[in-house]
Amino acid sequence: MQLGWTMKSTRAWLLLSMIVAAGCASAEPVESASAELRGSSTSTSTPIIVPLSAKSGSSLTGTAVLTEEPSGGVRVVIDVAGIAPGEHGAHVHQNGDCSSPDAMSAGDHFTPQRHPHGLPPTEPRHIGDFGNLVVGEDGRGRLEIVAPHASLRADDPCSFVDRAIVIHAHRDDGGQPSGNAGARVGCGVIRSADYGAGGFTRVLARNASSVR
Ligand SMILES: [Cu+2]
Ligand SMILES: [Zn+2]
Repeated sequence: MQLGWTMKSTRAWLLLSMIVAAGCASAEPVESASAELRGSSTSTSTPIIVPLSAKSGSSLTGTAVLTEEPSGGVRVVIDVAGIAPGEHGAHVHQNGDCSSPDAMSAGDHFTPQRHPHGLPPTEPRHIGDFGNLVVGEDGRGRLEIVAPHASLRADDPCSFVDRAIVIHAHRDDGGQPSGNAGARVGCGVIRSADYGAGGFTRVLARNASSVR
């Protein structure tokens, strides 16, 4: 028992020191080298499709599509409809939990590096601070951005997998601690690509590559 605890805490310490030392990678050589070591370099480009659900009494509909960039980072494309014209803050929040009606279950902004909140392209900022989605008179809006320090790998402390995307009622003004963007009108959990429809695509890709 004593030994077990010691080993566990040693492992936790090692993990912690690795995080502190490495931060959230964005440098290409480190990214591709570690992906190669894990033999997972073929699976990183599978898009994750995140359905967004209406929250706080809104009529929002929409999706987010997340794809790992070949040179590191995650490309995020968010499409929404059914919300008020104007700017709407969009972020990754730390809990992959959109179960509460006001989406407060998603918790605070995801910040494995413990940076302050910010508007892109300001650095440093929270790893999933996407700035504002601009919605037109027709209630539709699109935001496309690359989060340079994030990944979609399940074993990476800077991964967006098992976190949540939240769309807000108001504009993110860049203020602390989270941009004063008001109520949470949309929320979607970022599931691994092995989950649901994305998982099916990934299995097909895997099968195709194992034939040769
Ligand atoms: Cu937010
Ligand atoms: Zn933030």
